[in-house]
Amino acid sequence: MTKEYKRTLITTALPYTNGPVHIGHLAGVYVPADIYARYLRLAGRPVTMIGGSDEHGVPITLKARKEGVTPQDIVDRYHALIKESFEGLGISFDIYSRTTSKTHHETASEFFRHLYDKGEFIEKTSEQLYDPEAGQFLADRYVTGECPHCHNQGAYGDQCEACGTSLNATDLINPKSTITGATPVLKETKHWYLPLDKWEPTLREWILEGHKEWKTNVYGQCKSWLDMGLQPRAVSRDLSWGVPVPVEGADGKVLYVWFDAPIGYISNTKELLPESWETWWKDPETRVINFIGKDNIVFHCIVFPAMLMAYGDGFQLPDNVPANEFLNLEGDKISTSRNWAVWLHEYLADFPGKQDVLRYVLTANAPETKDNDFTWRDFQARNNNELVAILGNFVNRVIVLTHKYYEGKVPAPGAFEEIDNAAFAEMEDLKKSLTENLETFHFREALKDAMGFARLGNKYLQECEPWKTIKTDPERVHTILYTCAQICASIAVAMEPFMPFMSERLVKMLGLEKISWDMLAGKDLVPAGTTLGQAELLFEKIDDAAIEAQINRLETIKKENAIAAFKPEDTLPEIKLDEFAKVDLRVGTVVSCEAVPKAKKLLKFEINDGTPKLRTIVSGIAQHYNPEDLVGKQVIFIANLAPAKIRGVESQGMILSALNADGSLTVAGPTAKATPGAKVC
Ligand code: B3M
Ligand code: ZN
Repeated sequence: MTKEYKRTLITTALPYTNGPVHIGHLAGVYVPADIYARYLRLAGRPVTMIGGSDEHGVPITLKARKEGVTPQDIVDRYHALIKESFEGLGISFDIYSRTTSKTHHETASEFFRHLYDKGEFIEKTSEQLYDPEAGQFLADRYVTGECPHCHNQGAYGDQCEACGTSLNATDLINPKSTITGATPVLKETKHWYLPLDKWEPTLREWILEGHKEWKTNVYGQCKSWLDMGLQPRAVSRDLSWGVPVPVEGADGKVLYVWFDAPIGYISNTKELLPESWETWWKDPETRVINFIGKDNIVFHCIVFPAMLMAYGDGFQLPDNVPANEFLNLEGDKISTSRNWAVWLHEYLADFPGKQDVLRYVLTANAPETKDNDFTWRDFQARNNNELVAILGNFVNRVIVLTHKYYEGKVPAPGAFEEIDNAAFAEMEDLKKSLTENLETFHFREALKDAMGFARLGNKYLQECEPWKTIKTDPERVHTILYTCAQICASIAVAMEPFMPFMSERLVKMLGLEKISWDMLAGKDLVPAGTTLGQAELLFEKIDDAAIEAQINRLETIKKENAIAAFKPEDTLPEIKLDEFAKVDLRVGTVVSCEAVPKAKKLLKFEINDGTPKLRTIVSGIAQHYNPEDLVGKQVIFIANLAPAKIRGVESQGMILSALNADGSLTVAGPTAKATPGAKVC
């Protein structure tokens, strides 16, 4: 940051209310934005953090159509759920409103009307995609097809999520309606276009010359779009759900969702601060920061700034747009439609009181420069090995020792020795690095610095060994535990942006009244004589059972998805009956079944095949059945297959099984009791 601003307006991408929020949203946008907002507040710098739901657009109407309810039902349901779960995680929005609000409809309408009156739009009738079966125009997510740039097959009518390019529906190769699957026809319709090409030179100068400090992913994407050349972009749609286009002759038309949604940042500021909102948007002393995910870059860096420039009247452009990459889950892309996600509201229910653990893990593993992976094992390890073993352990030892030696009263220090001074000096260095990393949106590194205070504390305690010194030099222990109390206080301050719930408890335990960023690394934050609260564990171990429950849930979802996506294999070439007749299929009853030693996949069967002698068959289904569950069951087997030695056992046939969509096997058998040895024909 080159300039000192008077205030910061933080905006966070407005999530579509077509589903709950998941860890990908949190890691990409809301946790980093919240860290930054909390840091600024602690530093005493004026900040307003704006959030809200994006309630228009095709994602909402598609969901409503799928469920047979109204779009209003959908947005009411998810807005409430999202708002509540953000609160549960401690995301400290100053306002969390919605784009169906009256203020927003008025603000977005006025914004369009102002541009219209200024002659900033091109009004144009052109041929657009139309679904003759559904009787409606197809825009945005109502149509998918091949991206003309990267050839991804699932690009939407307004954007390809694979390469991030913004598209017009008519650019798609082989478009298909997502409502009926029909191939669209072309039909004339009138729309209003924002001539982005007009703003291209200004945007070029503003971003490419003026904001070289933006993250490389953001700057790079902007540069490549600008280099491709900008085109006029339609900002209205032939839809019924949205903000009506406020001009004559626009019946049945609404504002494009990406036109109205970013105006939502303005509307929500207005709703929060009806008297002073303009200061937060139009005073050059305000610094605007947009926290978004990488798929939203073009809209925030090109389209919305062009809208603001066209509006004029002093609207400030964002000074930075710290977009993150994507978070994957257990190696697979997070997907709302495939239910492949950790949903925030479910996490809060499954792990009550552990909001900070999620915040910590998502920050430690944030996809700041590349896509990253969330795994439940990593979540458990970070909790148990870092939060419990390092941070929680240090604080606990300090409080317990202070109670043991001094009835909980922080002792007055004697002279500071070299090791004590070194600890305070190291805290100063950590503070410097932490502050610098927060200022530049490097939150992963910042969290490492914040954890550095706890690591330092443990090291200091380990080296000073007050439990030994108390016997030889009890005076010295006063200084040691005094210093430890100060380190604890610095942890409470340094960690507040990242783990506010823990910080609040620690602040209480230490008897601190109010914390601020200046206090960090201080030498007298907890004055001698302060009575510390009782030690309570700041973090608890997370056991294997809790983690396995989550992993099992995901495995079930993976199977369900495989079944939903299953396409049976093509049938083999036709055969004649006499060819089939060569295969001798029989019914047999399982008399015994056991695992083959040292072979993970194999079970050894003894089958009653109707003859006096039992038949041995080895089958590779051990991973799908408990052997004892098969005893007494009837199976179908090939009786005339040439015998084969498998792991030293002679197998006299083959048991038939169905290979299912999820990779599991189901043994084939008669549907009612059959005679052992009966021919299957
Ligand atoms: N609702 C896209 C999304 O949820 C969109 C963001 C709007 S920000 C103004 O990814
Ligand atoms: Zn593409």
